[in-house]
Amino acid sequence: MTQYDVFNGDADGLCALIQMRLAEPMEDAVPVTGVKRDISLLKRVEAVSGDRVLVLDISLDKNRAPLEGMLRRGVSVTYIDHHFAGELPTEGGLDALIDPDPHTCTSLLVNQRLEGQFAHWAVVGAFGDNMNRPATELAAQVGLSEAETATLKELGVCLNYNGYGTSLEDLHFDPAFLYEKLHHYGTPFAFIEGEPEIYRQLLDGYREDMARAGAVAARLAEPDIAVFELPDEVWACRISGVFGNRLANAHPERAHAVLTHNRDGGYTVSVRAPAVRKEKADELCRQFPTGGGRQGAAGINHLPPEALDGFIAAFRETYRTA
Ligand SMILES: [Mn+2]
Repeated sequence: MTQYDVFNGDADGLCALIQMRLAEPMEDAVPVTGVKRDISLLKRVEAVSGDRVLVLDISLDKNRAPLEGMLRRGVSVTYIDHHFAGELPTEGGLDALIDPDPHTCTSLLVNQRLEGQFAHWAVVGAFGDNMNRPATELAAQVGLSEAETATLKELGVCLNYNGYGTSLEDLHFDPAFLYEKLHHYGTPFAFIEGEPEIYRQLLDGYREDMARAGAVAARLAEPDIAVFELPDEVWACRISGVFGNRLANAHPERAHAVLTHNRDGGYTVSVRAPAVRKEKADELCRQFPTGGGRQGAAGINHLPPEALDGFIAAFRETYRTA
């Protein structure tokens, strides 16, 4: 029997898996992950009858064909996620915990399932997905001080930041390497204590890239929407999603799109719904062939330059308030 652990390479995916493997250690499990935007992960798993697959924080709808193949072959699949799933397959062998509520995330769903055993890691994952309210509430519930909560928030943001990039080479750390380093630690505080160099590199990289992004002026700024275009640099790919979260937090009434240049001559787009109305980002992005995501945060992997005006028009229409 082989156990495969398939997880999104962002903070939420990482912290969800850390919790699951602290609860049920399996040193032989095969990790399968990638950059945050690489969500077609299940097709890389060649599981056979009797194998077990754990899937965390990637859309079921985007992995439907390989999932159905596995279930037909007699693979047992545990699927925990908060992205758009569509209809769940009805074949046996699927244990699914899926909740697309815009105020939850995979780390929080895992925390529920494990009855709060590793809640500190869930707090990190939730902050990483910019679920600031539920993360702060959970932190208070488990007795963390304000300073401790701030430390976990910063770690979550930095781990999430590390997941962005067009390819693994753009990242400071391969998410599989981070998982290897992190998952032995029962709490994120123990990780910070035990791996000061990794922690420092994540924080420094995040701060440098954010400072560069903060110096970029909006390409378009209206009361309901703003569009930022970052330069064609590796750092811009890394910071794009976290920069979008920061804009959303700073201007909660406004929707934001962050454009970065991709290697196919087009744009990669990160969309953040207004923080006060986390809706429609996924619907907007799914109008474009490589778009997907959640109600509050979504993206388009490749927007051809000639489609940019159409995107901006659809973006404006989606979030028009007057
Ligand atoms: Mn997530």
